[in-house]
Amino acid sequence: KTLVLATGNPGKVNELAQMLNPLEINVVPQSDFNVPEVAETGTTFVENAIIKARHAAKITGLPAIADDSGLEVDGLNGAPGVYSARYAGEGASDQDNIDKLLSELANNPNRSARFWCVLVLIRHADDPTPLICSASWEGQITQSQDGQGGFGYDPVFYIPALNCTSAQLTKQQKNAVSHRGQALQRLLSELKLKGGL
Ligand code: ITT
Repeated sequence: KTLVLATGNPGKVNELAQMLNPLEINVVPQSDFNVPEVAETGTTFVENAIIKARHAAKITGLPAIADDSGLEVDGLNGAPGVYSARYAGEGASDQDNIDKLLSELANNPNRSARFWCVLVLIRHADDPTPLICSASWEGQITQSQDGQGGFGYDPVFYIPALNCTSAQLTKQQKNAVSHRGQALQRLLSELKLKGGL
């Protein structure tokens, strides 16, 4: 069985592939099929994840998992949210986005935040019942960056219970507790109930 990872984000591929590795599924990134990027025109994580999964399934003819995720910051009324990847503008780097986040928050004491991850598994392009699972991960936005691991906003996402940022966790540690790790566990148990791919 082959499953396409419908994402162009190497950080997501890295984490998802590691968690799917023990399963008897051949996991392939969409870059192996030259799947072009699709416009994320939705206003919710769920809509965008469905768009990306369906697009990859249509082009490859294979089942696909898409991940739409982002950071919700309470002191910014939920921003950057679904716009997390392009917070500092179209084509912004992770560093640009972090810089913008820290400058928008400035000395705002309300720094509670959470990552959201919605995973969609679609078995074929017109699958009427894609599996949809989501999870969140609570933390606090730091005043400055710490850690070299992970990707995206990880260097400024502090987890009080672990007393470090998510960029200071190993991939295994992050996957065990993150929004993506939890959403994938939910998706895999749902998939099992439904009889697999
Ligand atoms: P694809 O759409 O191709 O999957 P993308 O990076 O554009 O890649 P999203 O639209 O879902 O993905 O944007 C998610 C952004 O949220 C991502 O670029 C990160 O900045 C941030 N993000 C999501 N999960 C994260 C994590 O585990 N750690 C740090 N930042 C994360």
